Amino acid sequence: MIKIYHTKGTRGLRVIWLCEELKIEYQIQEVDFSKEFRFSKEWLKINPLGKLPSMQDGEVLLFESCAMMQYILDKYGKGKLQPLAGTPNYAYFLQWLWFSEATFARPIGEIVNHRREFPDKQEIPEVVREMQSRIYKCLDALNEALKGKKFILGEDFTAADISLGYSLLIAQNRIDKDFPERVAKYWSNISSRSAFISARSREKSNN
Ligand SMILES: N[C@@H](CCC(=O)N[C@@H](CS)C(=O)NCC(=O)O)C(=O)O
Repeated sequence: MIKIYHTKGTRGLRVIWLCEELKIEYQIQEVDFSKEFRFSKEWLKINPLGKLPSMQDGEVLLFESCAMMQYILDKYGKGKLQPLAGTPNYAYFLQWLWFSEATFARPIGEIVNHRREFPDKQEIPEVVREMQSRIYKCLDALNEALKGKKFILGEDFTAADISLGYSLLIAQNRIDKDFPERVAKYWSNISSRSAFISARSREKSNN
């Protein structure tokens, strides 16, 4: 069975949400998020970067959340939640899947890390503002792309919506503006899916 090394609110939620959508069995292994544990010899064997998440499936051990998603889609997805490889829609699917982590989650992660490393109001406001401005650019691009669409690829919900959804979840408390109109509607739509609600409750109950 797939084992997802996770702690509440971290990127393993993408993988949990995907398993819930696909109705695949999985197990959550709760991990201590303290720096001491993350940089222990024990954890570095599972995640050489001292980060979360990691995922184990038989002999496969991965440490990038979107790679975990793609692996699960290809191995267990039976063609669900992704367009047919090689089609134009698949190219857009890859773009939004990669964008969600490589471009959109990056400035969000910088704010999270900055606030963790500089707690007690010692944060540098210019750093936070610069990262927020990068988040706003991503939100504008997403808002534009959502014109006339229910999901990022159109009428069909895909794993790219899951990955974007996670980035929206962690963006919302790190910016000083509301989401642009179409993004707000999109977020409210995808975050009311039963698989997302189950994923949130599974990660909270840690089982
Ligand atoms: N690109 C990686 C990012 C992993 C990542 O940054 N994880 C966060 C938690 S969601 C973490 O462990 N942060 C601690 C740190 O970077 O020090 C992924 O998508 O899995």
